[in-house]
Amino acid sequence: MILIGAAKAGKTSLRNALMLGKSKLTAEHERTWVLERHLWEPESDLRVQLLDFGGHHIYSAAHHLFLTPEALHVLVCDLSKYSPDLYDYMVGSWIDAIIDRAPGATILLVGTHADMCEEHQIEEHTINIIEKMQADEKEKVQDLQFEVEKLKMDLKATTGKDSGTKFEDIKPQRLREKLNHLHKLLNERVPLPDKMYVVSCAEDFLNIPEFKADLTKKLKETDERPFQKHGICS
Ligand SMILES: Nc1nc2c(ncn2[C@@H]2O[C@H](COP(=O)(O)OP(=O)(O)O)[C@@H](O)[C@H]2O)c(=O)[nH]1
Ligand SMILES: [Mg+2]
Repeated sequence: MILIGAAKAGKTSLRNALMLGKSKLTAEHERTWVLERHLWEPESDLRVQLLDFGGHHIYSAAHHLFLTPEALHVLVCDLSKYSPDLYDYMVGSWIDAIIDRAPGATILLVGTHADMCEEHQIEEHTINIIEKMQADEKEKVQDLQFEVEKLKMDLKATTGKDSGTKFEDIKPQRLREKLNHLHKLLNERVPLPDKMYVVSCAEDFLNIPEFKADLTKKLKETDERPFQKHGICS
Protein backbone atom coordinates (compact mmCIF):
# COMPACT_ATOMS: atom_id res chain seq x y z
CA MET A 1 0.00 0.00 0.00
CA ILE A 2 1.35 3.42 -0.98
CA LEU A 3 0.47 6.66 0.81
CA ILE A 4 0.91 9.57 -1.57
CA GLY A 5 -0.06 13.22 -1.75
CA ALA A 6 1.41 16.68 -1.32
CA ALA A 7 3.74 17.53 1.57
CA LYS A 8 1.83 18.03 4.85
CA ALA A 9 -1.31 16.39 3.42
CA GLY A 10 -1.49 14.23 6.55
CA LYS A 11 -0.02 10.96 5.23
CA THR A 12 2.15 10.11 8.23
CA SER A 13 -0.54 11.10 10.73
CA LEU A 14 -2.97 8.83 8.83
CA ARG A 15 -0.40 6.03 8.91
CA ASN A 16 -0.06 6.50 12.69
CA ALA A 17 -3.85 6.50 13.11
CA LEU A 18 -4.19 3.25 11.16
CA MET A 19 -1.24 1.46 12.74
CA LEU A 20 -1.65 2.65 16.35
CA GLY A 21 -5.45 2.80 16.48
CA LYS A 22 -5.25 6.22 18.15
CA SER A 23 -4.34 9.80 17.26
CA LYS A 24 -0.65 10.60 16.92
CA LEU A 25 -0.26 13.73 14.85
CA THR A 26 3.25 14.30 13.57
CA ALA A 27 5.36 17.16 14.87
CA GLU A 28 7.58 19.37 12.69
CA HIS A 29 10.78 17.43 13.56
CA GLU A 30 9.13 14.14 12.57
CA ARG A 31 8.68 15.13 8.92
CA THR A 32 9.19 12.26 6.48
CA TRP A 33 12.17 13.14 4.29
CA VAL A 34 12.24 10.57 1.52
CA LEU A 35 10.42 7.31 2.16
CA GLU A 36 9.51 5.18 5.14
CA ARG A 37 8.54 1.53 4.91
CA HIS A 38 6.48 -0.14 7.60
CA LEU A 39 5.04 -3.56 8.04
CA TRP A 40 1.43 -3.30 9.18
CA GLU A 41 -0.84 -6.12 10.33
CA PRO A 42 -4.41 -4.76 10.31
CA GLU A 43 -5.64 -8.31 10.97
CA SER A 44 -3.88 -11.49 12.08
CA ASP A 45 -4.00 -12.97 8.56
CA LEU A 46 -3.06 -9.80 6.68
CA ARG A 47 0.43 -8.29 6.47
CA VAL A 48 0.89 -5.13 4.46
CA GLN A 49 4.01 -3.31 3.38
CA LEU A 50 3.16 0.35 3.80
CA LEU A 51 5.15 2.99 1.93
CA ASP A 52 4.97 6.55 3.24
CA PHE A 53 6.60 9.17 1.01
CA GLY A 54 8.27 12.38 2.12
CA GLY A 55 7.76 15.90 0.94
CA HIS A 56 8.85 15.51 -2.67
CA HIS A 57 6.30 16.34 -5.27
CA ILE A 58 5.12 13.71 -7.73
CA TYR A 59 7.32 15.22 -10.45
CA SER A 60 10.38 13.93 -8.61
CA ALA A 61 11.51 10.54 -9.88
CA ALA A 62 11.41 8.81 -6.48
CA HIS A 63 7.68 8.10 -6.51
CA HIS A 64 7.72 6.83 -10.05
CA LEU A 65 9.95 3.91 -9.10
CA PHE A 66 7.37 2.65 -6.63
CA LEU A 67 4.01 3.23 -8.32
CA THR A 68 2.83 -0.17 -9.49
CA PRO A 69 -0.53 -1.55 -10.67
CA GLU A 70 -0.45 -4.20 -7.91
CA ALA A 71 -0.32 -1.67 -5.06
CA LEU A 72 -3.25 0.02 -3.41
CA HIS A 73 -2.70 3.78 -3.73
CA VAL A 74 -4.08 5.97 -0.97
CA LEU A 75 -4.09 9.57 -2.19
CA VAL A 76 -4.20 11.96 0.77
CA CYS A 77 -5.27 15.60 0.64
CA ASP A 78 -5.64 18.25 3.37
CA LEU A 79 -9.25 19.42 3.05
CA SER A 80 -8.65 22.46 5.27
CA LYS A 81 -6.16 23.85 2.73
CA TYR A 82 -8.00 22.79 -0.43
CA SER A 83 -9.26 25.25 -3.01
CA PRO A 84 -10.19 24.52 -6.65
CA ASP A 85 -7.06 26.30 -7.98
CA LEU A 86 -4.94 23.85 -5.94
CA TYR A 87 -6.65 20.80 -7.47
CA ASP A 88 -3.74 19.89 -9.77
CA TYR A 89 -1.13 20.30 -7.03
CA MET A 90 -3.10 18.39 -4.41
CA VAL A 91 -4.92 15.76 -6.47
CA GLY A 92 -4.73 15.95 -10.30
CA SER A 93 -0.96 15.55 -10.77
CA TRP A 94 -0.94 12.48 -8.46
CA ILE A 95 -3.83 10.86 -10.33
CA ASP A 96 -2.01 11.49 -13.65
CA ALA A 97 1.17 9.86 -12.32
CA ILE A 98 -0.74 6.78 -11.15
CA ILE A 99 -2.58 6.48 -14.49
CA ASP A 100 0.75 6.80 -16.28
CA ARG A 101 2.86 4.47 -14.15
CA ALA A 102 0.34 2.05 -12.72
CA PRO A 103 -2.54 1.46 -15.16
CA GLY A 104 -5.32 -0.58 -13.57
CA ALA A 105 -4.23 0.31 -10.02
CA THR A 106 -6.77 0.87 -7.26
CA ILE A 107 -6.91 4.41 -5.84
CA LEU A 108 -8.60 5.46 -2.60
CA LEU A 109 -9.03 9.19 -1.96
CA VAL A 110 -8.74 10.49 1.59
CA GLY A 111 -9.43 14.04 2.76
CA THR A 112 -7.78 14.78 6.14
CA HIS A 113 -8.03 17.66 8.67
CA ALA A 114 -11.85 17.34 8.78
CA ASP A 115 -11.68 18.62 12.39
CA MET A 116 -10.46 21.97 11.02
CA CYS A 117 -13.22 22.36 8.40
CA GLU A 118 -16.80 23.58 8.50
CA GLU A 119 -19.41 21.05 7.38
CA HIS A 120 -20.23 23.06 4.23
CA GLN A 121 -16.50 23.33 3.31
CA ILE A 122 -16.13 19.55 3.47
CA GLU A 123 -19.11 19.09 1.19
CA GLU A 124 -18.02 21.75 -1.33
CA HIS A 125 -14.42 20.53 -1.49
CA THR A 126 -15.19 16.83 -1.84
CA ILE A 127 -17.78 17.51 -4.58
CA ASN A 128 -15.34 19.81 -6.39
CA ILE A 129 -12.51 17.23 -6.24
CA ILE A 130 -14.65 14.37 -7.59
CA GLU A 131 -16.15 16.58 -10.33
CA LYS A 132 -12.74 17.89 -11.44
CA MET A 133 -11.31 14.37 -11.49
CA GLN A 134 -14.17 13.12 -13.65
CA ALA A 135 -13.98 16.15 -15.99
CA ASP A 136 -10.19 15.65 -16.41
CA GLU A 137 -10.69 11.99 -17.21
CA LYS A 138 -13.42 12.77 -19.75
CA GLU A 139 -11.15 15.29 -21.46
CA LYS A 140 -8.24 12.83 -21.56
CA VAL A 141 -10.43 10.12 -23.12
CA GLN A 142 -11.74 12.59 -25.72
CA ASP A 143 -8.16 13.66 -26.60
CA LEU A 144 -7.13 10.02 -27.00
CA GLN A 145 -10.17 9.28 -29.19
CA PHE A 146 -9.35 12.30 -31.34
CA GLU A 147 -5.75 11.07 -31.73
CA VAL A 148 -7.00 7.60 -32.69
CA GLU A 149 -9.25 9.02 -35.44
CA LYS A 150 -6.40 11.17 -36.75
CA LEU A 151 -4.00 8.22 -36.85
CA LYS A 152 -6.57 6.06 -38.61
CA MET A 153 -6.89 8.70 -41.32
CA ASP A 154 -3.09 8.98 -41.63
CA LEU A 155 -2.85 5.21 -41.86
CA LYS A 156 -5.52 5.07 -44.54
CA ALA A 157 -3.73 7.75 -46.56
CA THR A 158 -0.39 5.92 -46.24
CA THR A 159 -1.58 2.41 -46.96
CA GLY A 160 -3.59 3.66 -49.94
CA LYS A 161 -0.31 4.16 -51.77
CA ASP A 162 1.35 1.00 -52.99
CA SER A 163 4.97 1.66 -52.10
CA GLY A 164 6.37 -1.66 -53.22
CA THR A 165 9.61 -1.19 -51.23
CA LYS A 166 10.39 -2.52 -47.79
CA PHE A 167 11.63 0.80 -46.38
CA GLU A 168 8.55 2.79 -47.21
CA ASP A 169 6.45 0.16 -45.40
CA ILE A 170 7.99 1.29 -42.13
CA LYS A 171 5.67 4.30 -41.87
CA PRO A 172 2.37 2.35 -41.79
CA GLN A 173 3.94 -0.07 -39.36
CA ARG A 174 4.90 2.76 -37.01
CA LEU A 175 1.43 4.28 -37.32
CA ARG A 176 -0.11 0.90 -36.45
CA GLU A 177 2.15 0.61 -33.40
CA LYS A 178 1.12 4.08 -32.28
CA LEU A 179 -2.52 3.21 -32.82
CA ASN A 180 -2.16 0.03 -30.74
CA HIS A 181 -0.53 2.05 -27.97
CA LEU A 182 -3.41 4.56 -27.96
CA HIS A 183 -5.97 1.73 -27.91
CA LYS A 184 -4.12 0.30 -24.91
CA LEU A 185 -4.26 3.67 -23.13
CA LEU A 186 -7.97 3.91 -23.85
CA ASN A 187 -8.73 0.36 -22.70
CA GLU A 188 -6.62 0.36 -19.53
CA ARG A 189 -8.08 3.36 -17.71
CA VAL A 190 -7.55 3.41 -13.96
CA PRO A 191 -10.93 3.02 -12.24
CA LEU A 192 -11.11 6.45 -10.60
CA PRO A 193 -12.62 6.74 -7.12
CA ASP A 194 -16.17 8.03 -7.05
CA LYS A 195 -16.04 8.92 -3.36
CA MET A 196 -13.71 10.56 -0.92
CA TYR A 197 -13.16 9.35 2.64
CA VAL A 198 -13.31 12.35 4.97
CA VAL A 199 -11.27 11.78 8.13
CA SER A 200 -9.59 13.49 11.02
CA CYS A 201 -6.43 12.05 12.52
CA ALA A 202 -6.71 14.44 15.50
CA GLU A 203 -8.23 13.43 18.86
CA ASP A 204 -11.80 13.21 17.47
CA PHE A 205 -10.58 10.42 15.11
CA LEU A 206 -13.49 11.10 12.73
CA ASN A 207 -14.24 8.20 10.32
CA ILE A 208 -10.89 6.48 10.91
CA PRO A 209 -12.48 3.13 11.99
CA GLU A 210 -14.79 3.21 8.93
CA PHE A 211 -11.90 4.01 6.60
CA LYS A 212 -9.75 1.28 8.16
CA ALA A 213 -12.52 -1.30 7.67
CA ASP A 214 -12.95 -0.41 3.95
CA LEU A 215 -9.20 -0.25 3.44
CA THR A 216 -8.68 -3.68 5.00
CA LYS A 217 -11.35 -5.10 2.68
CA LYS A 218 -9.61 -3.59 -0.38
CA LEU A 219 -6.21 -4.81 0.81
CA LYS A 220 -7.56 -8.35 1.07
CA GLU A 221 -8.84 -8.05 -2.51
CA THR A 222 -5.37 -7.02 -3.73
CA ASP A 223 -3.63 -9.61 -1.53
CA GLU A 224 -4.10 -12.35 -4.13
CA ARG A 225 -2.51 -10.33 -6.92
CA PRO A 226 1.10 -10.89 -8.16
CA PHE A 227 2.20 -8.14 -5.79
CA GLN A 228 3.99 -10.53 -3.40
CA LYS A 229 6.23 -11.92 -6.13
CA HIS A 230 7.84 -8.50 -6.57
CA GLY A 231 8.73 -8.32 -2.88
CA ILE A 232 6.65 -5.21 -2.38
CA CYS A 233 4.25 -6.93 0.01
CA SER A 234 5.06 -9.72 2.40
N1 LIG B 1 -5.86 19.06 13.10
C1 LIG B 1 -5.34 18.10 12.33
N2 LIG B 1 -4.03 18.15 12.06
C2 LIG B 1 -3.53 17.16 11.26
C3 LIG B 1 -4.33 16.11 10.73
N3 LIG B 1 -3.53 15.31 9.99
C4 LIG B 1 -2.29 15.83 10.05
N4 LIG B 1 -2.27 16.94 10.81
C5 LIG B 1 -1.12 17.85 11.03
O1 LIG B 1 -0.75 18.32 9.72
C6 LIG B 1 0.66 18.41 9.60
C7 LIG B 1 1.16 17.53 8.46
O2 LIG B 1 0.85 16.19 8.77
P1 LIG B 1 1.78 14.95 8.32
O3 LIG B 1 1.08 13.71 8.75
O4 LIG B 1 3.18 15.13 8.78
O5 LIG B 1 1.72 15.14 6.73
P2 LIG B 1 2.61 14.43 5.59
O6 LIG B 1 3.68 15.39 5.21
O7 LIG B 1 1.64 14.22 4.46
O8 LIG B 1 3.11 13.14 6.14
C8 LIG B 1 1.24 18.01 10.96
O9 LIG B 1 1.48 19.18 11.71
C9 LIG B 1 0.13 17.17 11.59
O10 LIG B 1 0.18 17.25 12.99
C10 LIG B 1 -5.74 16.10 11.06
O11 LIG B 1 -6.53 15.26 10.61
N5 LIG B 1 -6.17 17.14 11.85
MG1 LIG C 1 5.09 12.40 6.25
